[in-house]
Amino acid sequence: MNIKNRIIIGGIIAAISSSALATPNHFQILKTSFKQVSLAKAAKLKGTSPMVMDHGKEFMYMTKNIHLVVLTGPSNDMLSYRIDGHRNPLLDIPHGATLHIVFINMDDDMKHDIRFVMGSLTKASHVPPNFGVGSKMLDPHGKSMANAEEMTIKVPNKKGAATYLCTVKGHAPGGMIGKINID
Ligand SMILES: [Cu+2]
Repeated sequence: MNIKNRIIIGGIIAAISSSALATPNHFQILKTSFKQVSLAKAAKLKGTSPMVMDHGKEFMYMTKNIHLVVLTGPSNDMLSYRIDGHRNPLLDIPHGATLHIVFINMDDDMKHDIRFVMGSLTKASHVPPNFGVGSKMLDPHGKSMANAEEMTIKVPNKKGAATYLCTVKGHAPGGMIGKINID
């Protein structure tokens, strides 16, 4: 094989491997922006209607573009998430789907984030701050406005278990954690 053909073949291999990298086996953040949402409005926001099972403990999404509204709290159960009003539901999501997430910190005195990781973590798992992929740690709310982050996240193109959780120390063990099935 002459040098010119080797270069062409090398180029083709590089192109294939970079297209494989475009659909990695982990969550990928595509876009993010910060905004403020009024506390009154935040409670009324809704995402894509899932198929709701087991009294809201499990949400199944059939589409590949999924809108989630994730709130922290409420105040009597602050170390938890509410997704469309349900506490830490199991999310069944198609592989390769795109998540459009509005995450709002409804807490009046603590920072929180929501991060996505492959694998089945438990409450006892120790993760460092900002582990995985997802939001920044959002500050607590002001007088009438809450801090929100709007994210577009690519779901891995691979079936398996994943986890969403808050990486502020002690928060996932306290209840800010939920499971995802990538189908
Ligand atoms: Cu938290």
